[in-house]
Order: sequence, then C-alpha cells, then structure tokens
Amino acid sequence: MDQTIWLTLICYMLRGASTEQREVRLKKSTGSDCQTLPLGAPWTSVSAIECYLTCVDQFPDSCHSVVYNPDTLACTPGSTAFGPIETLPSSIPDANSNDAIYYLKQPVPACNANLGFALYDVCGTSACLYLSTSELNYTDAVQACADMDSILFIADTDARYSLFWYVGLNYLIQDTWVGLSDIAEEGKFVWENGNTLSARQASYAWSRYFSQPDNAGGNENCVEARHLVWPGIFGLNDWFCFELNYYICDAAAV
Ligand SMILES: *[C@@H]1O[C@H](CO)[C@@H](O)[C@H](O)[C@H]1NC(C)=O
Ligand SMILES: [Ca+2]
Ligand SMILES: [Ca+2]
Repeated sequence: MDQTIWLTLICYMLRGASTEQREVRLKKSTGSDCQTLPLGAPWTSVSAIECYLTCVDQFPDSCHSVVYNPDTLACTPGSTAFGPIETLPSSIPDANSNDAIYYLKQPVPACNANLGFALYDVCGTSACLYLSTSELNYTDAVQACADMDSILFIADTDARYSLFWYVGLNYLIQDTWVGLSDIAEEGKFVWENGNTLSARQASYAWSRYFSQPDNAGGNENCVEARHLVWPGIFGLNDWFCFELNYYICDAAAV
C-alpha cells in the first residue's frame, strides 16, 4: 500500500527586494520508506508547510526534505531524501514516533527509452538506467555503456546508493557490475566518474556477510552487486575484472 501523498504548495519567498514565486511539490512518507540526514537541530513549527518554508529559508541550497512531528511540532531540516539504507547512523525520521518526512522531488533526467533505458525513482531521486540482459567482463561493460552514451552505475551519494539498493532488491537477478573499482591503486575504490568511495559509504555499502572487500587472490579490483541468494542478502563485493557479469548503465551520470 502506497502511504505517500504529494502536497503542492505555492511558495512566496522574499529574497532581498525581489519576490520569488515557485511551485513546490512535497511528498509525504510515513514510517520507514524514506529517510534523510538532519542539517541542524530541530525547531518548532505550527505545520509541516511552515516547517518546510523555514527550512528553505535557513538552508536555501541544501534543504531538500523536512521531518515534522504533529504531536511535538518538532521540525527537523533535512538533506536529500533516500530510501532505507540498512544502517546509516543519525538518519531520520524516527520510525517509532509520528514523525513524517516530506521530501522534494529532485530533477528528473532525460531518458531515451529507445535504447532500453528506463527511469527508476526512490524517495524523489531518479536515474535513467539500462539493466543489461547479457554478461560482459568489467572492461567490456564499461565500453558497452560508453557506446550508449552512458556510464556504469554511479552510486556516489546516499540518495544514489539507496536507488541502487532499490534496483538491486527489486530488479536484479544476478551478480551485476557497478561503476566502481580499485584498478588504479589497490584498496582505493573510485567510481567511474572519478569520485572516491567515501568512508561513510564504505561503512554501509560493502557486503558484510563475506567481510568485503577482501581482494581475494590479490586480484579483485572491480565491484559487483552481489546477493547471497537471489533475491536475498545484498551488498557490494570486489571481484575479478575478467569475470562475466550483468551490468547497469547510468545515462544521467554522464
Ligand atoms: C574482457 O574481454 C575482452 C574480450 O571481449 C578482452 O579483450 C579484455 O582483455 C577482457 N578484460 C579483462 C579485464 O579481462
Ligand atoms: Ca583490489
Ligand atoms: Ca571479494
């Protein structure tokens, strides 16, 4: 059951001498569907809408969600919303209270369905992805994506990782390459867009069930999404680049 609703607001915001008018669509989600990270300490607001407007006023560039509790009137400013990631410390809302999260839809990338790409969306973050139907080694997968003006899937933020998690659990049926490797320098994992895997992401993204990454045989340098049993326990694993795997191309990250 979808327990979410979109609220459409017209916001009038005073910015110096000029008045900016824009439409804001906030989606309300209860329980544990969506989370965010707090941008600061909570304050009191009389409504969820006032909560959001105050958040934008205080954090014009980074407020993408709020958590509002109608019992306590507590309003907590939040960053980009993301779907549940197993254990991300300090994430809100608190699923055991009447906290509700209201999040803003992020820009939706153009998506060319003719090439087999489709939009996937979680908690307002979307990506235009191609889920392969055949297997290639890592270097051939990188090239296959490039040939379609795309890049192996990049999950370099909490929001994009949660989208990847959602796709992994709901659509993948085999071990699948993502755009992450330590080919250039052993132990230093870099996304195909050049961003380094952050320590915080590393704390939740690797499969804990086999203590990954383990650089088995001294030669595992490419990263796959791996299930213990498909569908089942899920996480990242370093793996042999020459092995054949399914792969995900990401058109939005180019
Ligand atoms: C991947 O396969 C191609 C042939 O399709 C081969 O030329 C290339 O060396 C292989 N890459 C790896 C990392 O094994
Ligand atoms: Ca390695
Ligand atoms: Ca491994």
